Amino acid sequence: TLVATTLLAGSLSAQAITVGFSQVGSESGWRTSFSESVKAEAEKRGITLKFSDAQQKQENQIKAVRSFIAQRVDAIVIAPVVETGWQPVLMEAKRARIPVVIVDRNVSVSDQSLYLTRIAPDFELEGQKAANWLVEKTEGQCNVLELQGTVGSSAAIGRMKGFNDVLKQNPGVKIVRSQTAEFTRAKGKEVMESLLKAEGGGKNVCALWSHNDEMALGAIQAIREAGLKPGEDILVVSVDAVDDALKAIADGSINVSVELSPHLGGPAFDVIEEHRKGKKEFDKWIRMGGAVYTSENAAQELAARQAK
Ligand code: GYE
Repeated sequence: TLVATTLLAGSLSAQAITVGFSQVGSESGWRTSFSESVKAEAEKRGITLKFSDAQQKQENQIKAVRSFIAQRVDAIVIAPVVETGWQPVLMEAKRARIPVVIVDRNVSVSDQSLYLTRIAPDFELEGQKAANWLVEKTEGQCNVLELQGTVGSSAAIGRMKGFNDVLKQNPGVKIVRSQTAEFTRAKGKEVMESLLKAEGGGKNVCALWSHNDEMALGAIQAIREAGLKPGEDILVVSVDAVDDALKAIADGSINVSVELSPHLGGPAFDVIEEHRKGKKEFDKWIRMGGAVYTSENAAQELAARQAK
């Protein structure tokens, strides 16, 4: 019996793994849902999660990853703030033989063996979907204000590129002003106010293209305070499709949001568990899809989510 108990205890503790997760911050509703879903998923699987919030600063992430390495965690998950600057710390993780999974935004490194895989949506495609909706809605004639996400983040880089690629084919839709509002609601409002002022109050602005819902939700307040109706006088096009945005779509103040699932924790832990069982090669990009929500389907989706 003693041997059996020891074996059992041994195999149980071999399964109970510790994962360090370096999260971007808590800048948006989408991010909060994502963090909650990672924590819930870890708990469900009996994974000990070391969660670190970087408050939108890469230097904090690098510190967190170094501390995960020092604590000899079994695996590290990183949702990177920006794309560049990751090579050294990822090399440290590799030297310590700790597998790394990238989720959400990308890292730009020359050595692809520094991480197992990346689990993320296609940001360029999101930008294209947003632009296609706008082109169709405005029949290819529209002056657009753009609120960019965090400078240097692949979410902002990809969404901007995808959107602009569609505009190249539709020169009547033009971005007249563009500025970052760092993916937050407060900045979204503040920057939108200044963009509207710079555009003479916004009478000739046809649409806002916001890289996420959080900034869009701030910006619609600025639009209202400027005496205009968001969703009508200024169309609002966004990404994430968080619950608050679906509500705003249902009440007409946002027109469209491209969905991005916040449930990236489950797939990340799947990869880590498969890797522990011996799987060596993973696709370098596990791609997550998403729907497009407008007044046609937003209320229905919200009800479906609330029923869960
Ligand atoms: O759209 C935004 C968040 O990186 C895809 O970051 C993510 C973006 C998401 O703050 O709401």
